[in-house]
Amino acid sequence: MGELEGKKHVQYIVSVEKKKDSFEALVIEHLRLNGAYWGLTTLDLLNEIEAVKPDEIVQWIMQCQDIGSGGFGGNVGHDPHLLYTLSAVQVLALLNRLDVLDIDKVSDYVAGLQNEDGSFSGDMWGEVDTRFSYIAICCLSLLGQLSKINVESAVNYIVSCKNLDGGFGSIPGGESHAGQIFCCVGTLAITGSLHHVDRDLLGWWLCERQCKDGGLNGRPEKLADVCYSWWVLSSLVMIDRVHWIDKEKLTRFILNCQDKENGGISDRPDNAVDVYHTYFGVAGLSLLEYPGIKPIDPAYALPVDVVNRIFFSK
Ligand code: GRG
Ligand code: ZN
Repeated sequence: MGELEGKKHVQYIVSVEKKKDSFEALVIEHLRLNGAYWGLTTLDLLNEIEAVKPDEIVQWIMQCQDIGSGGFGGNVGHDPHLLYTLSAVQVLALLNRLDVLDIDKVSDYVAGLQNEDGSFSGDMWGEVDTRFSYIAICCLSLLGQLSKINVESAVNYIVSCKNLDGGFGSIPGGESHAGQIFCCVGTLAITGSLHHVDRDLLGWWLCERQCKDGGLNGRPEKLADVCYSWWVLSSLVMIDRVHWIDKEKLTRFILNCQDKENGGISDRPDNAVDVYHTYFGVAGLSLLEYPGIKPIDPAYALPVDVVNRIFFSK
């Protein structure tokens, strides 16, 4: 099956970071701060965070902050959104530079997006989705500011998105999807509310996501895709059912999606690589305890040593 081409993946990520005029850089321009999170977390999982200059990144991140609201946009001058605000906090956590943040200002922005029913909007335009519940709660937890929101109603909203198959959707009544399941289980894990999950029922739904080729899909009847090695596997780890899938077959599927020449990982074998799937491949292998990769925390989506530094070093 071949081995993990860690060095090549590091080179690939560093080159995408530098080539700002490449096609891929152009496509991801509007979500650069999110791309920075994918790229830098991958480097750190591969023990190569030193491949980048932290000061330049921190300076750029702080330019992405909207002074009025306190939230972060995807790039300098872009509108603020919860997703980029979490990415900013995650990258600063990775670089051990959370000290540059005005914690109150950022957490007030996040807390201000909670609605009456406990749900969260992604930005001032009001779209509601369980993704935003996860993002807000992950972000506030990393900042030590969960007391700024109504955690109980946030949890109740997540529970109202639970389906009869044990999974979760984006809104009440929404179809179960592995991405939303990660968000809902992650929110419940961070808030100490996993008792709301039927672990056996959800574990069964999640392990059925493994396809004949060893990869995982996001919903019944869909093709396997490397990103579900993160969304599905992290959920299985959080509910302690990861032994219900064939870990060796999944490892082989991910390794088969590598570009062995130029680095990077794609969504499925022989497709073009991108930073997003490189992150999910490496993060998935981390959950599979592949040698040489740092362990990743399944709820915070950050290396375990980074999470421990935040919660245990004060
Ligand atoms: C910090 C890891 C981290 C995440 C932040 C943005 C976010 C929170 C979560 C997104 C969760 C989510 C909904 C992921 C699914 C993304 C995806 C591949 C959607 C495509 O879905 P389909 O069903 O595609 O259209 P396929 O072809 O896979 O069925
Ligand atoms: Zn994908």
